[in-house]
Amino acid sequence: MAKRDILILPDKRLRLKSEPVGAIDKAIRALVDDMFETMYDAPGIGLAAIQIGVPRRVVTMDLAKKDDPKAPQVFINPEVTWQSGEKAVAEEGCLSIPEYYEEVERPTAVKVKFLDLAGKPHEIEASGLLATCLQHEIDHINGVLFIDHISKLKRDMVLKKFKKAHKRGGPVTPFSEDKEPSHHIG
Ligand code: K1U
Ligand code: ZN
Repeated sequence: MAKRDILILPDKRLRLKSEPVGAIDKAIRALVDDMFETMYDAPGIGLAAIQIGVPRRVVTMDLAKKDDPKAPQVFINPEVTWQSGEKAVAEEGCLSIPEYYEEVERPTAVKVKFLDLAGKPHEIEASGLLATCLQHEIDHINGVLFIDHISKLKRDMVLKKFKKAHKRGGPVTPFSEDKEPSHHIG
């Protein structure tokens, strides 16, 4: 097991369409182990393989509440087979766009088919956080980021900030520091 570096915006690899997994072999099981170690360390509730630079259609997730036992889930070659007409707005974050959170509108429920680590096929209907997280991670394996679902004005602001930080070779300045102070002293 090894913790891997997470790709950060504007890394172009985040825009790659990941390849389906064929055989679920030792290499895929090792990839999944590394993804869990990286995701739990971050910490995050989901991770797509491309976020650690591996363009394969593999997603890890753990939506267990803080003091509950771990509940790791693996989705191999996940695919949305149905989405509700009803949509809702929920706040999202992304380990590849650290410290930026924004509201995103998505279908409230989806059906997703996938393989588990044993290669067994499943189809589940998801709602709530599971639906949000599955859609976010399936977007990742298609080269789509959650900022693609927000206004162009906000997306351009985020891209500008992360490109500037990348050039400087440093972290982004916290988004909260961008806001005008409500009171000026002196
Ligand atoms: O794919 C990713 O970048 C991971 C992302 C998943 C996600 C979060 C929220 C809505 C949709 C998808 C994250 O895990 S961001 C971090 C996060 O949400 C979190 C971290 C620690 C505790 C609780 C939440
Ligand atoms: Zn993400």
